[in-house]
Amino acid sequence: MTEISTTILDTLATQAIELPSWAFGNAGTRFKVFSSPGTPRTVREKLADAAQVNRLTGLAPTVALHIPWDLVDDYAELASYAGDLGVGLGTINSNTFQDDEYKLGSLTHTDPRIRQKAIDHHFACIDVMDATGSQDLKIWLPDGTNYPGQGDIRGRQDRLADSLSKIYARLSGEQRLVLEYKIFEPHFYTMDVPDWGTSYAHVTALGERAFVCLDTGHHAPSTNIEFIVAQLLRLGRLGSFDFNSRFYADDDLIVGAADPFQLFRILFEVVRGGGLDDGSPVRFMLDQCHNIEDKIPGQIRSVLNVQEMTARALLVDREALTAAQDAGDVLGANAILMDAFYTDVRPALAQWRESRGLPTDPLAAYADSGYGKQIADERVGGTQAGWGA
Ligand code: LRH
Ligand code: MN
Ligand code: MN
Repeated sequence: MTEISTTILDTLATQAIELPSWAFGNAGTRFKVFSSPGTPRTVREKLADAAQVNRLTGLAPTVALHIPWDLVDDYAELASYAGDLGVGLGTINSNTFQDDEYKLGSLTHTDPRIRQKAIDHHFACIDVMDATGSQDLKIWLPDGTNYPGQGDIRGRQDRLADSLSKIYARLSGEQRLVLEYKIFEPHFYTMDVPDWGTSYAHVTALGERAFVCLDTGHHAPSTNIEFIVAQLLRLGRLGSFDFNSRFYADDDLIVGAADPFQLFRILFEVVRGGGLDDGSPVRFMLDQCHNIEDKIPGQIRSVLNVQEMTARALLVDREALTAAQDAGDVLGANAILMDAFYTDVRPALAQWRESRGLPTDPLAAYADSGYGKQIADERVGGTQAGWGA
């Protein structure tokens, strides 16, 4: 079995992967949403499910909320309920994609009343953060256009900058604004934040507590994502990841399922760029949907995949790699990277879990726990939460 050094194990112990509350609700495509027994009916039930993932893996201490999907009357009380379950509330995600008034834009809309409504929604999200103690406000904007000429590309950027500055000014203390980009969808001609460069331009204009969020499913096919990671870390503006994997577009499949090697390359750049160091601004989150597989095991598989690829990235002999690079040893350098990628770290990580009082096989432990049957029996009646519910 490959030995993993204590330094690597200690670094792994600091890695936290935030779970999205919406991963526990029913999801699907525009063709069909399949419902599964035991699906949460309330925000509290989503938190209870997320807490199972953390209990069995020790990797997922916080849960991201999406507003208004996760609307409750008292967020301080929700935070204390989460605390009782052994998890915390993390990133607050705003949502301007499900309101008729935002059809032609939210923070970019030409009508000042609609723009203000979208800004006010973000103020309400900041109120939630104040109550929960969350650090990050994550903005993914659905704004864009479908047809050339439909909107003034430049004017939309100006209005966006203005709206964002009003939201940013409302943040206090350690709170951060994290701006996510996406190449297309729901709009197909232009998106107002289509790429990392646009997000970077806006966050640098805002100030030091504004960062870019990189969702791994939001790029054109064959984009070199690890290059973007390296660049944003170099610029000090990589704030967070939305991890998932994709075969075609924004598929939101289990991270590491489609292309484990890409995940390894991304995480190697994270390690190389200090993204796992103390005080790093980088936060790790999942942004996934489990349309056909069971949701709790789906999330367990996901956090384990991130940890496995992080361990392999940490195994890269960086001194030898630099020496090979400096010597112009192309194949030697490549072999050093590939050696780490091909190392099976699973037995060592199972031992690591055992040493921390965690199950060696979290998926088997979940299957044995009876939790899935318990929630299927208990959660009858009411409306099952889903993507958008
Ligand atoms: C947009 C997105 C964004 C949303 C989430 C539900 O595609 O990635 O992060 O908040 O999906
Ligand atoms: Mn996302
Ligand atoms: Mn997405």
